[in-house]
Amino acid sequence: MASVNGNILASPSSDPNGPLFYKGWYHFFYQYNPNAAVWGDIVWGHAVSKDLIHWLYLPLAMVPDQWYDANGVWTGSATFLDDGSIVMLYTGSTDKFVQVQNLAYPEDLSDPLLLKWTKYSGNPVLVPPPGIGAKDFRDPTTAWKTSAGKWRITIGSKINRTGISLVYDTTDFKTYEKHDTLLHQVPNTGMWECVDFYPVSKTKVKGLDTSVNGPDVKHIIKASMDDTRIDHYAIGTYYDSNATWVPDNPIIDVGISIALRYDYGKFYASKTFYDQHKGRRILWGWIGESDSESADVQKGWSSVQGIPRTVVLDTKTGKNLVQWPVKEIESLRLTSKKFHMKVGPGTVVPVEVGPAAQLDIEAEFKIKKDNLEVIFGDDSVTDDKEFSCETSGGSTVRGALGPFGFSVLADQSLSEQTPVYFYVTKGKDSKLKTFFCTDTSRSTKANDVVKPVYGSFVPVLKGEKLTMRILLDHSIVEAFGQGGRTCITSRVYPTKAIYGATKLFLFNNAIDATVTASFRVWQMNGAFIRPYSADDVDA
Ligand code: DQQ
Repeated sequence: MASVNGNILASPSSDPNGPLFYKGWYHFFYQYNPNAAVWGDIVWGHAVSKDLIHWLYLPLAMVPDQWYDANGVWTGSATFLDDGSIVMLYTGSTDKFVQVQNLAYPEDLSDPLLLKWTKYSGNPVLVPPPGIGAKDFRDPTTAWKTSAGKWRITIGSKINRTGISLVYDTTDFKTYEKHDTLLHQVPNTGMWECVDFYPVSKTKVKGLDTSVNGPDVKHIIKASMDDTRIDHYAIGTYYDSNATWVPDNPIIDVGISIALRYDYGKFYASKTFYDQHKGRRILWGWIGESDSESADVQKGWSSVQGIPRTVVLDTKTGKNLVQWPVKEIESLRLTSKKFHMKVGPGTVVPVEVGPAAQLDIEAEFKIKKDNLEVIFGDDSVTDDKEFSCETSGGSTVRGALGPFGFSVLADQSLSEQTPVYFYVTKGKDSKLKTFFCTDTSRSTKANDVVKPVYGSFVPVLKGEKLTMRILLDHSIVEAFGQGGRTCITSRVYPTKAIYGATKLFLFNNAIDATVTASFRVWQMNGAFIRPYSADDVDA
């Protein structure tokens, strides 16, 4: 176990499960194998935090000790009932490897740590319905209220190659009525894991509790695509009366390859919850490793959890979500320095911040071409199929107006570096389009590591400057473009650019444009992440 900026390291952890806030503590449960650094023997790990940043491990919450979860206590979600009590629904892989849904609840609601969990004696509460494969029925969502006052949940599955989301209503979480219709389905997307379904406000920058509905509300469906390991989301309208959801734009429906993603890097099996304490919706994603399974076995752990992010609909575009690291991460900020630098075409300059392995960077950029300021417009809110970060060749390939940005986790000679950058193109229609990318191809001298170029289109509206934020923590690069409209998380493993030898550079690889960057860089403290002790009672 290591202690780094706000990231929980376990051995190995994967999907976030049942996050919730209760009696002063944030609770985080997670898929966890206590016996090896590879997937298997899955139990629910449990940790608590007062601030989402510093974490205390508690004893395992649930382990496979019943026939209906003998092969794993898999992913699930929490629901607060009207009286303030909590129910947890989770998938069990039975002694015969059938995926069923089970009910559990805290043994003692007066315990703020929710240490003990009771599995309902009538489990399983749901088995795969006719027509659904025994191994294609998993990951129940948090329940929301119907207009008739019942609770409703959705569960991911597939029929042939069509990814689907089944719907059930219940009043007591013990017996359920299945809807004949589906919440949603998309052909050729395969199994939908870890479906998430929640409302977002069309007008206000605030989170909504899961049962909120009305004219000012849109609904998000997120599904984790088992085939591609991508978390895709789509924005649409939910119809309470027939328990269905219709996407705003079917071209970018959930799971379609050009559909929106929470994150264009490593980010999977994510889950949101409504934080009633601060009135926000928080998104959590599992960030896996980019090296091999044998490397994980050797180091004895794998995977981290990302810094929790607030998530809202982008009220300016209405076409994408906006994600931002929770405000509490700022409590790890130490000293900072402000910079204002002009970089001409083809320039790389060191940024003197001292050791650069744990940083928070907030930057804005202006580009000038032929002495004319480049103006972005609303019409840039379309994708440009002519450019793609993934296939562009990375940050060394020069264009008229980009790439430019930061080379992070770099050594002095730049033999190792991970550039995080903007690339502005003129589309077929000669309108400007902006892309936000992270190039991990030169991030390490190590072999046995997958080193892609990640990224995507990022909407930039008229009058906006280009902005990015980067959170760095040794092997973790969490990048947020344009206030969090496009996000990229990567895992990189420098061999020379480590600890005190880690440097930060600003670069402009454009052929034709001068870039002015105004930015602030904070040194970041590590968070404490350790087992809970009795002294923490009054923490
Ligand atoms: N992980 C869990 C499943 C889920 C998958 C098993 C997604 O419930 O579908 O560990 O990573």
